[in-house]
This record gives sequence, C-alpha cells and structure tokens, in this order.
Amino acid sequence: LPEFMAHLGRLQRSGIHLEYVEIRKEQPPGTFHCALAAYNQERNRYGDVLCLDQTRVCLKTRQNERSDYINASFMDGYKQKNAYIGTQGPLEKTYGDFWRMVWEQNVLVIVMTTRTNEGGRKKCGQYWPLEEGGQEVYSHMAVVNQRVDNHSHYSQTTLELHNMEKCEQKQVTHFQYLSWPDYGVPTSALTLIDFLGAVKRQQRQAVKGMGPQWRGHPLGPPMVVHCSAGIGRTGTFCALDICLSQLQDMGTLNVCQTVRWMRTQRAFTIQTPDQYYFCHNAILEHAQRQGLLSASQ
Ligand code: PTR
Ligand code: PTR
Repeated sequence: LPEFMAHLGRLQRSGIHLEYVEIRKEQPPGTFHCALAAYNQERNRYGDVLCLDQTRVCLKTRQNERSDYINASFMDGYKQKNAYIGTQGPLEKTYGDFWRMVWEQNVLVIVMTTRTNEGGRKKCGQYWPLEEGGQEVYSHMAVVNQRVDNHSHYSQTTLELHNMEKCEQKQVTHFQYLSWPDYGVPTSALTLIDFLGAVKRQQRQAVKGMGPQWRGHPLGPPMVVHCSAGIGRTGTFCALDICLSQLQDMGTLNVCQTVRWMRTQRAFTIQTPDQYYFCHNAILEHAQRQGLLSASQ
C-alpha cells in the first residue's frame, strides 16, 4: 500500500488520466477474425466491440449449427486463470447462446452491471425471467426464477436452469448492480465494493457445493460478468476485484499493469479515464474504511 500511495501522490488525477491515455494507445495483441465473420455480425451488439480469437469462449457447437461464436472472452483473475467471462449484454438472438455458455462453462454466478434500458436506450436484453416464479425457455434451456432478493443497490436472483436435452438442472445466482451509468462511474465506490463482496461470498459458497471434479479448483468455474458492451463497466468491476485481491494478499497493488493485462484478454477493457481513475479511488475508499490508512493520508 505505501508504494501505491506514493504512486498516487506523484500522479494526481491528471497523471492517472495520462497513464490511461498511454494504455489506450496499445493495440490489442491478437486477431478478430471470428468476431468479424459476416455470419457472426448479428451476434455482436456493437460493431466496434469485438472479441479476440485467442481468448474467446467457444460454444460447443451442436449439429447443424454453423457458428460457435459468442461475444465473450475468458479473463484471468488474481492467481486464477479464467476467473471471469467478460461478455456483452445478451441480444434477443443470443439468449440461447448465452445460457448454453453458462451451462457449458459450469457458471455459478452471473454479474450484471447495467440496467436493460438507460436513458431511453436499450442496453441489454431481458434474458432471464424477471418475476419470482416466472419461467422462460431459451433454445434448449428453461430458466426458472426461484427467488428475488432486493437490496438497496442491487438485486440477487436465484435461477434454476433446466437443460432439456440432458434432462439435468443447475442453480445459478444472478446479481444486478443497479446504479451504474455506461461511460460513467458508480455514485459510491463503497456500495460497489459491498456488491463485489456479496458476489464473491456467493461464488465461494456455490463452489463448496460442487462435485468432486472441482475439488482441485477451490475458486471454481468462471463468473460471467457483463454490462452492455462488456468492456467499460465489466472491465472496471473485474479490475477492482483483482486489485483488491492483490492488496489483501500482498499488501500492494498495481492498477496499470492489471488493466494492461486485462486488455490483452478482453480488448478495450475500461472505456474512460474516469473509470480508470475510479478504480484507484475505490481502492483508497476501501483502504480507508478498513483502517489501512492513517488519517493524514
Ligand atoms: N459502439 C458502442 C458505443 O460507444 O455506443 C460501444 C460501447 C457501448 C462501448 C457501451 C462501451 C459501452 O459501455 P459498457 O462496456 O460499460 O457497457
Ligand atoms: N464505441 C466505443 C468507443 O468509442 O469508445 C468503441 C470502441 C471501443 C472504440 C474501444 C475504440 C476502442 O479502442 P480503444 O479502447 O483501444 O481506444
């Protein structure tokens, strides 16, 4: 933490913005062939937010389906390979693909950091049944809403997935953070950090209930994290998780290196200088609350 504080002290806000400008200059280190293929265009929410071939999540193609593409990327967490799948807000056309990915990757927790509509614009499809007791069928997956818990800044929904081809079922927890505008930053860092805490507790608890094949993987399968494009808010959320884990484990952290690495896996991660600055600020607020800083800092 002292190194981080010294770094922050040297840079101030404008310096942090400049650091971000430098990060943005770096080109993504891979190719976008699959995302750019003509028959996949309708599977991208935004024509300019594509995923790298090298880290994309491939659907396990079924017969008579041409494409294994979904706009989703594996991303490493702190000391955890593929801790997250960063993805766009599902489109009506891709609801089935989304749930197929959740099933195939054994996902236990879905984190949504956008509302479906913002400022009169559609940001993400309503890809799960909203009401308690509701049920929807997406391709060969039936999703049942078992329970909704509303908290002041987020809602937590327990969903049951029925794979109608395999006649098997699984439980998934859906978390939606409700006060984060796109291109913006949350009004309070601490409410986002509390949200992150709730997400991680659920992931840990769900992993404990998994079968023996997961015993060697204490942190479990990837969490799905999405917003609208799956880069700005998604990237900020994951960067914060990684940096807070670094702080907890090593007593220090490096936002710049973290974001640069993340961008090699999910291209364009973190969209604005303010989101980049927010990561720093949120860590400070957290450190203050934990009593890790003296009053003068
Ligand atoms: N082409 C889009 C646009 O700027 O309108 C791409 C985009 C949309 C990029 C939303 C980022 C966005 O934010 P987030 O990743 O947080 O949903
Ligand atoms: N609509 C987004 C934007 O204008 O920010 C789409 C976009 C995303 C454009 C990333 C360029 C991007 O690349 P970089 O983050 O490397 O500048």
